[in-house]
Amino acid sequence: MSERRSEANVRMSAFSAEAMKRAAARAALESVTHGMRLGLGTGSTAAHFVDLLGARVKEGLEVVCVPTSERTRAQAESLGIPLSTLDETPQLDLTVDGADEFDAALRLIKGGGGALLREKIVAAASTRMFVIADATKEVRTLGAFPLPVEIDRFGARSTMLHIERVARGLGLIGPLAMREAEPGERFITDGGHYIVDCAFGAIDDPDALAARLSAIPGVVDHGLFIGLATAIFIAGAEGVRILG
Ligand code: ABF
Repeated sequence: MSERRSEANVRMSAFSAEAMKRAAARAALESVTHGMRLGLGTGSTAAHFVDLLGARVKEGLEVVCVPTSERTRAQAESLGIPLSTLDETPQLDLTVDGADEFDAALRLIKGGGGALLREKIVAAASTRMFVIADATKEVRTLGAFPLPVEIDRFGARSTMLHIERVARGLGLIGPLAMREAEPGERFITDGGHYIVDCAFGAIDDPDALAARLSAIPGVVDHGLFIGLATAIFIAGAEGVRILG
């Protein structure tokens, strides 16, 4: 294949990926009705949803939204979407967010974008959580995507060792990497914590791992979202399919 041709293919597949994310976002938006209290997710797929929602708000749709990150807050503000906080609006009707991976039981890995803690708090405050994703995120077994674990800065090395020990106890062995914003500079979440990316490989028992990780002092939260998603809008070449 000539270089020009392969560049064109890369551009085309990037376009298709964005088109699929937007299609999933558009399908989820159909469930949004007047007066809803919404949670707004983070990431490139969620950004499509926020963009499309902004257009509906300009047309007169009235909603109030809680963003899951400073990034999403800035995007929503720029589109004139009315914003609130969980302190003012502690119960939400629907959260729409992306994911890094999901399985047939609607279990998710999230946190690749670094916003997992607020994403989980907002999802847990919502009656329903819709996940929007392209079909490449669907897996039989979670874990090809390294699991993000958000940890307190205090005692970070000890907490990492503790995570390793707990994972080994479940037969999960793989390198843990402190996430960096750029080489030599640790990534800091909106909540002021670190993120450790755990490349465990296939996670056969996500429920057990989730419970064990949550019990480790210093672990603020982890990217396993279990029992939170109520539907997943999966965009593929043939259109959007809904799981759940
Ligand atoms: C958020 O954005 C995260 O939980 C997840 O890590 C990521 C998915 O990003 P994208 O939509 O860009 O693939 O939903």
